[in-house]
Amino acid sequence: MMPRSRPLLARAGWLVAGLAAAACSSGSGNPGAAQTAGGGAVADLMKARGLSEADVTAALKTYTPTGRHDEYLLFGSGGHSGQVVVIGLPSMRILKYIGVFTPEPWQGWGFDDASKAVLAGGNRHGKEQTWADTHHPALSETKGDYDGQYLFIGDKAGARVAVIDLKDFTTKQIISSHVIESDHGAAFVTPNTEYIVEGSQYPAPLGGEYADVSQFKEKYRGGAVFWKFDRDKGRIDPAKSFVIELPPYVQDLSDAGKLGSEGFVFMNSINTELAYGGNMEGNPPMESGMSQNDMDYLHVIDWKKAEELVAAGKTKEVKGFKVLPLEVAAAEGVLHFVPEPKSPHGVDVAPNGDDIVVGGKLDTHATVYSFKKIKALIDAKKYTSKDPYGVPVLSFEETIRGQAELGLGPLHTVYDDKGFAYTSLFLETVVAKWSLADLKVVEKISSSYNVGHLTAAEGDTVSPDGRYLVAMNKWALDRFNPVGPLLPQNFQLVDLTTQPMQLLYDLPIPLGEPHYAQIIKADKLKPHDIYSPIGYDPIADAKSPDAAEGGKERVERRPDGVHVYMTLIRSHFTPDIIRVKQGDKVFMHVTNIEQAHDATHGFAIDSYNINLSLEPGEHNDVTFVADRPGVFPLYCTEFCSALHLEMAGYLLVEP
Ligand code: CUK
Ligand code: CUA
Repeated sequence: MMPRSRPLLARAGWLVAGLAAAACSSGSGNPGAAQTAGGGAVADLMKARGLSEADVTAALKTYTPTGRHDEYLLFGSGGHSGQVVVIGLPSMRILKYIGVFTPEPWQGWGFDDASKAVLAGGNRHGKEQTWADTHHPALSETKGDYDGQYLFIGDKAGARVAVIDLKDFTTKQIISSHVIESDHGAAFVTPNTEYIVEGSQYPAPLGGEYADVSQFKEKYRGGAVFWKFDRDKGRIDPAKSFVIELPPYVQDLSDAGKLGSEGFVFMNSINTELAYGGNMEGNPPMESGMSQNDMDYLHVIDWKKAEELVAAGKTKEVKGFKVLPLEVAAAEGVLHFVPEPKSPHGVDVAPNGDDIVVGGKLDTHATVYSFKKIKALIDAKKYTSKDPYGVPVLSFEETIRGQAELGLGPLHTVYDDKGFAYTSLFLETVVAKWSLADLKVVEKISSSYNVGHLTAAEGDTVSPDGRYLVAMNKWALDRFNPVGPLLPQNFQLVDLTTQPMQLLYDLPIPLGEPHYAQIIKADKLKPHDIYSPIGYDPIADAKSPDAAEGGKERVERRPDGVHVYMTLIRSHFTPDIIRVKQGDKVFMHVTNIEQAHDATHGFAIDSYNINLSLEPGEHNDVTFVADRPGVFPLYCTEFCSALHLEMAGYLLVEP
């Protein structure tokens, strides 16, 4: 699929000379000697490892010496793992997995009382969810540009959204509306992070009610959840959030308008056919039933108008949530449809705020709509028809600026700083670079293989950086060592500064299908080195009232149970022996009183499934019932010092 250029030792001369010149200019001695010695060594290395000139250039563009930091950070969805992966660019070094919807043992995520409560916020109608299908991470924005403060991510399977604070790369909130059953267009933010948008995917009766699927048209609905973000508190405020009820088309991806289109959200859809399966009941199978019509509907949502109607009390209540009924949204101009060909995927607003690009998926084009044209028709109330639910439909011809003929299976589009768009072509398994000005393809680069999303450096903001693109490939096939039938996904780093574009690096992602990622300039992030003041509870975002203090450690027996106030510092727990009686409820209040960078301690108790990670200054509470008598070693799980193995103690549960 992607033939490696063969080693071209004869052509390696320029490179060797270049390396030698670099060595001279950095003042490393005799130029003649550098050229001979260094040049010979590089050519030998290339020969020995079978590297081409392109390989070595790629290495030089990505290799990041020890101690040097990356220029960009990529926040990628962790797919089925329910987590977020953080990767440095251009080195493609994995820096962190952030525990989000699922426990992450190393971070102690999901083991202490507070993070357990965050995870429980994602229970669905009371049912615990032990996985997530994370799709779209969204960095918080100010004026349409990443501000480096927060990250949001949606879970398709559980119709949930999570809030991650980038001060400590920690998940602070997981929330579900219980109005919709699954989501897909999530999370996307409005240009000042007023709202986090979560669009439903598979229609169902709202609020988890029952209705037979034969009542699909009448009883099944979609919804666009507008989660109000309280930036001061760093949390979603469900009381100020609302849902716009949508017809039971299968809503797909979303993007928020910006600049001239600010105030609108665009959401594409498939299934104007209203197919719902039943291939053993005389109906066509889902996939053919859903792809009969030539056109589906791009949903154009005026969220500022919706906000006014919600404030004016035009809502109904579903599961305690404010829902703007479909009739109201259709009648009051909140919702308009624009035809889009044909079972599309991906809607991406260009940096100029006016071009809205929809990937054709089953059509070889990307369609470019002009928001100005859409708005003019909306203002003039010029409709071609209404859909069966009374939603006004605008003219396809009068809203498009044109169509770019890209190739097979166009999905997602990102942008650079020079007026180019980059669209993934899933079936053709390439990335197409094309010009927004004339909608013509400039070049294509192969992906290995089956590219889904793309992400480019700040490539979905009002001011993309160009520079790098990462193709997020579904299949890896032969790219890495075989590891059994389940293969990793493949992130491919592409240099956008050269023509042709150059593939620089393949990074296997072995924790789930990532779908989407965003890339932010690293210097926009200012995370804490340590938690301060000592006793900081990361979920409450304040010093815990139960923080333990050096010299004031204690074990208190109270009516509700045994409270243990414990400190951790290299290399001991205080107290290091805890005596309780069988059946006691034990409240551990554990504080790492270190303030030294990277001085993390763990706290584990054998057999009680207790596993905390306490970063410098961090406080955790963990509550359990000592129902099994015995002797339980407790110990630190981080090699924190030369006396780490000695950082241990006992929980004695007396029968
Ligand atoms: S979707 Cu996965 S490739 Cu969820 Cu954004 Cu298109
Ligand atoms: Cu503390 Cu090891």
